[in-house]
Amino acid sequence: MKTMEIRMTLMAAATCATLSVAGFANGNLITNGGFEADADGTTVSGNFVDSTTFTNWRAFAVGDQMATFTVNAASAFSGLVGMQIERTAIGGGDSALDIDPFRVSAVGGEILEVSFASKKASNEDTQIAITVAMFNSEGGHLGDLGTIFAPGTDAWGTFSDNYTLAADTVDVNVGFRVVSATGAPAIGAYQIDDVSVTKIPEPASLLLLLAGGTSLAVCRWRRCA
Ligand SMILES: [Ca+2]
Repeated sequence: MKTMEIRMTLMAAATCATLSVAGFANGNLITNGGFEADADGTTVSGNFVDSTTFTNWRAFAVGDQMATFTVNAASAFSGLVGMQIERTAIGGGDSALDIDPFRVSAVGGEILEVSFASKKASNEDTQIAITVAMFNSEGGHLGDLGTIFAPGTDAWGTFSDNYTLAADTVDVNVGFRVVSATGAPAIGAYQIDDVSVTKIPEPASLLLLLAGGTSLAVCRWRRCA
């Protein structure tokens, strides 16, 4: 086999491995992250738990809390619509937009990246929090990971963070909450769109993929495939 031919085969294998890694990292694990499955004007409001109004999303406000969730054109970062989440009363309860009961399957030790676009939609001194709640095979709550972000009112921003899942995790819930700078429940509103949850390949997985690509190249070179 000519040297040039071997080089081309190796390059093709490397490209394959790179594409595999990119595909693995880019697959969104949640459905309807851009809210496009729901019509402009779809809304739910008050004190409730609701997982049927929005496709693959749950909205709730329980205890003393009140909230309004609306899919509309004004909240679109991309596509036709986005989601406005607004907490209108706080108390001892809780309120969020999350993906329970449409949790993402995962494995302890995996790294999830959560990303979204957001714009602040009220004048209150608030921020918006992501919560990644981890559960084991018996449904037990293993704990929460999270980040507080501060989108502005003037322009959309895109935000993301990575979360390393606790041992024994089998699935996770991902939620958004309007909070104070310290993470406490707060009254205020945000628009969100393009929510994405992806798995970040660990270094070991990357090495395995690259090793797989190299073996393939060697195999082709030796005509053993
Ligand atoms: Ca959208």
